[in-house]
Amino acid sequence: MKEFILPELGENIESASILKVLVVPGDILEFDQAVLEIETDKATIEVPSTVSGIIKDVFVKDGEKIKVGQVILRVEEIEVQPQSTKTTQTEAKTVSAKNDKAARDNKPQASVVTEFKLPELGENIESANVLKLLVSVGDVIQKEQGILEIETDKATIEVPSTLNGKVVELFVKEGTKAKVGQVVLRVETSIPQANEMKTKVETALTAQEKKEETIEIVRGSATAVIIDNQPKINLQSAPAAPSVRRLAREIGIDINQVPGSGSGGRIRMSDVKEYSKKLHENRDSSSGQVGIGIKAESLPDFSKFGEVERKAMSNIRSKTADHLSYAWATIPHVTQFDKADITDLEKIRKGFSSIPEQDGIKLTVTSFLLKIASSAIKEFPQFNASVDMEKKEIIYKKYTNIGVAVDTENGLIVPVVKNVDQKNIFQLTKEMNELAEKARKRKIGLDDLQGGCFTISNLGGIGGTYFTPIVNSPEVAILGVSRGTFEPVYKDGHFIPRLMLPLSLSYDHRVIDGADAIRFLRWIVVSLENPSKFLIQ
Ligand code: CAO
Repeated sequence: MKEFILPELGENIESASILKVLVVPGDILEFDQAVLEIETDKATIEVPSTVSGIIKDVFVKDGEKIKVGQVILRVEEIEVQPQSTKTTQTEAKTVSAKNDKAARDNKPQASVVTEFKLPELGENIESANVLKLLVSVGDVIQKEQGILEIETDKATIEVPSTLNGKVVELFVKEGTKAKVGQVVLRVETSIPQANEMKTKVETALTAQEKKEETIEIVRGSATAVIIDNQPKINLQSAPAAPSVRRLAREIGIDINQVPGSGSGGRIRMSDVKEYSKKLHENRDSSSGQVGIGIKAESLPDFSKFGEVERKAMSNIRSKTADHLSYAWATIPHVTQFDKADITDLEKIRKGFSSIPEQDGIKLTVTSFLLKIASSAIKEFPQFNASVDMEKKEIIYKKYTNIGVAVDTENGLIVPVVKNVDQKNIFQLTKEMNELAEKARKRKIGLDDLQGGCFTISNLGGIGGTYFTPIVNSPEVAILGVSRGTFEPVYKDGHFIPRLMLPLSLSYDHRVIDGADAIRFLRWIVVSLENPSKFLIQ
């Protein structure tokens, strides 16, 4: 039997508080494995073991104060020989070392089964409905191949594989809900060299977030299960011990938002608790409700008046409803109207359509508006912003990504054209059309739906005069475009026919004043009326 005692922790540090005991009796302990997470006056640290074997006794518990030199554990020394098919990370290390040796000895090597988990789907998206499984057990799949068709709050998308290999197990069914991080399937991937495998296993082991994950290594059949698609490790993530992160995760706090009071900004348990308390206080003071005091009216029994049919809302419809209600209820909207004379622009647009090399790219007024809007939000930065009411801050964005509302069979979808300022009108048109096509075919990726700064909603292809678009929160403005029609315009003593485009700019009055809004909209009108100005960009 061996004892493990709390080692020297540094000059003048005689004791520490235990935040978490990371082992229990019966665990197989490896040399260097973290035993305790402790907090001293200076830092929160993990204490590694200096012994190995089976843990017989643990003499300390969470929250206790311990002294340097105090006995922490008693361990029965054994040679660690993993027996079971399911082993811990510790064992995984041992096994990877063994495989390494096998490779050197030219022995048959391990095959690898990798778990594919439902990847991050975007901010605040925790789960999705599985609409369709696109693969079956036994299928050989390739990277980028669609595995699932899912419906999230924002869109219906295909989830692509990040692996090559043969599907050996499927864990989700059509019509069920899958959570982000949930194992979707297992894939037998090509047999790696032991060295490669070791690297993979060790990479998996070093990631803090994966401490609780189990890596299965089946030596008999020489199969290793490696977790793929783990949450990405943010190299610049907030400095905090795993237990602190775990607590934050469990209570739904973004650790990166928590101010750390420890040395070097390290985040302690108490910081997470304090942050959570403040959030609750803020929420309580505003009752955390949208539409405070508005009581839902109960619906009448419509069947008394005639035949009715009830249909469940699609996920997109229900989330669009939530999102727009939220935006409508929380943003003080004002809509400003104006008209642009696009007669000259229309001539240019038609002229471009006869250029053979532009075949397949049909310019429309939306193409020009994309370019103009990106210049406009650069010129008027308060239109490329978001409001953080909690911190009483305005966030100004230095990039120009523009969303374009697309009408699809499944509802309204707003794909985002990225870095509009860096692309010409043809590139923008091509990209916008591809995104609209993807949205309509339910092939849009979540990346395509995120990161917008400003939105354009052009209903003019369908008709209409003016409308009042709802700001696409957390953006602060949206441009509604209606149908351009010929109107008599009084000029030089005569009425002449001009093609006039009705524009509606809705904006968030918390950050944008009426005078700025009309300046902004006028700027757009003048640009549309002087197309040569932006065409050379
Ligand atoms: N005024 C007059 N004509 C217009 C116009 C306008 N404002 N906007 C488009 N048109 C014309 C185009 O020039 C094209 O005409 P031709 O075929 O003669 O060249 C025709 O209408 C069809 O255009 P389009 O709709 O295919 O192309 P677009 O680039 O203007 O729009 C897109 C692309 C994706 C915005 C559009 O297809 C769409 O989905 N619009 C609906 C947006 C929507 O639903 N908004 C509401 C959101 S809030 O509920």
